[in-house]
Amino acid sequence: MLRIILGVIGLSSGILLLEGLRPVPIVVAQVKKDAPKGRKIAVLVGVNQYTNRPYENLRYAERDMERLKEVLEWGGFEVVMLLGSAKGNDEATQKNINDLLFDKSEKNKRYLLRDVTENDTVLIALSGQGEQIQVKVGGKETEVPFFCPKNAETGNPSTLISINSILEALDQKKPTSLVLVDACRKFVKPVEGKKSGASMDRAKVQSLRDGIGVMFASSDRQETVESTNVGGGHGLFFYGVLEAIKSATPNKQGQIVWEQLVPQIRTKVSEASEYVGVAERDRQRPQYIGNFSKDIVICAATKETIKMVDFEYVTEGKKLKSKCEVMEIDYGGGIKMEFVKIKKGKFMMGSPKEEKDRDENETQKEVEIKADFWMGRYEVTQAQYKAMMGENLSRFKGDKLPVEKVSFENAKQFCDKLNEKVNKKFSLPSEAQWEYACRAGTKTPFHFGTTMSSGLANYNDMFQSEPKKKNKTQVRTTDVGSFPANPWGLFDMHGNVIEWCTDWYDADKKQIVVRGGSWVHNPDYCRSAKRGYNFPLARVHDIGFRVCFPVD
Ligand SMILES: [Ca+2]
Repeated sequence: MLRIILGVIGLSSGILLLEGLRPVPIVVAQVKKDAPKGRKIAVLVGVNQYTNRPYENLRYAERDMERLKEVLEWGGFEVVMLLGSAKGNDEATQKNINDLLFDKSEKNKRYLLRDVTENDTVLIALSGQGEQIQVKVGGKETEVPFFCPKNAETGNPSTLISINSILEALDQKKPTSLVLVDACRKFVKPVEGKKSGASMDRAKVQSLRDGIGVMFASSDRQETVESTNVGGGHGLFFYGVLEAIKSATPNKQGQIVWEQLVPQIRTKVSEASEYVGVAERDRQRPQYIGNFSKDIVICAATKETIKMVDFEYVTEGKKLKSKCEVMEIDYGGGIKMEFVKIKKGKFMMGSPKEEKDRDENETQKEVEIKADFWMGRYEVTQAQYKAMMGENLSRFKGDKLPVEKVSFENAKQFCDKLNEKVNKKFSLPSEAQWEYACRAGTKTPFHFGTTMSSGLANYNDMFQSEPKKKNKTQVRTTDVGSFPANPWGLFDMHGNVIEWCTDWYDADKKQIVVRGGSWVHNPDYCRSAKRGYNFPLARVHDIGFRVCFPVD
């Protein structure tokens, strides 16, 4: 699917925007005293279906903008989106775009730049058809790129949106500004007598002031492409933008910033271009002109919220209520993880000699957990694992089911990926941390008390003498958090999947400790003190994990 196929380019076109160098006249922005500080505004325009020929209809220009909107809203932008398929004020017509960006008249209430100041950030993204037309700017003929709104007429600048005019409008208002354009740059002869419509000439664009940038989907004389085969259907450029954001390494403040994305976008677009079969010499090479001494924060890599959460737990058959401190980390795309704050302290690790079914390796000793830490409230789910690792090899499939058939190595890789994305030190819990968190101050075989019974956890109760009722959940994993929490608010510490810890089980360093028993195991194996083990590369349908990280 070609967005454009470049026709014969006029001799005068040259390399767009690279001619001449002249300083930009400094325009002092009028700053209103009561103007809101630090707003982030985005205007997104996408057009699939054009009213007039010869514009070819597109399939994914509007989808480009819909996906970008999600990311920018997550990043705190106020987003105004105009689409070819929308109605009324939201339709991507030339008038609606003019109203938002250019028409300063008092009666135009939709003018977005009116109160914008240098403290604000404005991002404008355009996806659709485009043309390059030779027009007169300041008495001089110059070729400038135009975006085609839904009702554009080819070769008629007065029906189009000049990219240079957008840059000029932003230049006057002085917000930190970024313009992203995926539109054709085909040379079109102007219709007779229609040579006005642009403002800033290319020399000025080339020497943009600090804090303003423009990125085109391709370099001059290149085609831009859209394809069903990238990200479920996108223009390659905005696919590249979205992918670069998704895979970006955040800065120290946990933010994803623009300038860092630029090389990544180039790489992603080039890769996508290759992937959809564009010949090497025709591969899209986004052109970028920009100068930012201050970063544009596109979005945060993650959002953290800490709250007190009420929960119920069960001790010796009695239901009790408590609260715990929970940190929710939101990774975007609907993926969240929750962690419970575990306070440092001392506890007796292992089981007393009189504990029923105990093993010799559970020698009791006092252990001190020296620092507070955040412990996964739940086992890592398949949705979380898949979002991070791109695959899900679990035997039982379900977003809220714990991931299983993951090796110790897989679990560590998950932590590594998480650490790239979030500025924390994620790891698997140590065996001591795990047991400390599981016991949650209890000394009984289970945090539930002396016995475990159906309804308290997902384990195999076929071996239980009393009651001999069949536990309907025994033959597979269950959604995490389906059973009562422990006294500190952690779920599924007994049963569901058995969990990888960081410690070697044996002196020979052949096997890794796993804890808590699973849907496969009888209650004995689910006890707080029970020490299981397996080979680091073993992928078993009842071994999963949860992660933890230190409190700052
Ligand atoms: Ca478990």
